Amino acid sequence: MSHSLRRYRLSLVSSTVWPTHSRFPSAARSDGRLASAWGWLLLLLLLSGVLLSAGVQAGGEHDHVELTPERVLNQTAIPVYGYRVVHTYPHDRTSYTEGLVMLNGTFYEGTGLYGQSKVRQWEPASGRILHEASLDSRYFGEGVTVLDGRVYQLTYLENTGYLYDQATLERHGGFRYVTQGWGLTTDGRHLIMSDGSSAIQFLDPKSEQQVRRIFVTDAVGPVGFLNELEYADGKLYANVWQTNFIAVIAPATGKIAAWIDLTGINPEPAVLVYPLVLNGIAYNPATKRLLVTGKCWPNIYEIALTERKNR
Ligand SMILES: [Ca+2]
Repeated sequence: MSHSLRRYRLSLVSSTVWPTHSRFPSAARSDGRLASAWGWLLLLLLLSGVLLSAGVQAGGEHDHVELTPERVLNQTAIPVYGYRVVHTYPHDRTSYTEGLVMLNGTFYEGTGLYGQSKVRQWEPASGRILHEASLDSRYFGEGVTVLDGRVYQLTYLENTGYLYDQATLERHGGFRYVTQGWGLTTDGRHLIMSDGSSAIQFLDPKSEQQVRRIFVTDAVGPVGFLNELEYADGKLYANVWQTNFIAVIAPATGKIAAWIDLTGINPEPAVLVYPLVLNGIAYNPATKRLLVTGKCWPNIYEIALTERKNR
């Protein structure tokens, strides 16, 4: 997205400003005052080009307005909920979690890092691995989801997704996309994908082509760095990278309907620092509760939401 916007800005400047400039010398020879007027006009055009360029930039490339706790907690338009841990599951501390799903009483998890990326299915209570597949060391695994008997897995910078058999995790082909790959989930009809910006893409699972796109905003503006995703009960949940916040997003509009503040859930804040941040959201359909974890964290936490913190 950023490269296409940069090209758009360049073409905008070249088509409006430079053709005028190339015609300017003949006007200057005929009348000095006219030349002066043209000069001012040229300056105005240049300035407007710069301002327009800045506007495009603000709306697209640089939409990563920093999501501070103050930004979330000091507003009252969007409720901010706390949490209570109701159950704890073990989690493999070597798993650099990029995607987490609970299905049929098992976890599907996708992990990252070059040379260590995997997708695996395992039992929540014991941690026993049922099936596992590794990515080639050139690929950094990202989000995973399960739809129509297939497990889908994104990769970070490789513009490549992979498909696996849900029952065996045998690989059955792949697909391509143009953005970075971050989080992945499904509403049962579409693959829903984040790419590190404020954009969320909805893909047709048969063609893996984009059907529509939303931009996620709170009361202040765009919210970027959207990472692991989970769709449940008509809501889209997204980890905001390097924060303790999960955004609860309206899938139709991209508007943030609520925040979940998971501050304090990190079990070892002195050890589990960047890049071992909160990342991983699943949904337990039996209890109707969210499950959350972080990269290389020792546990997955099933949580209940508690009353709002901002009034
Ligand atoms: Ca998930």
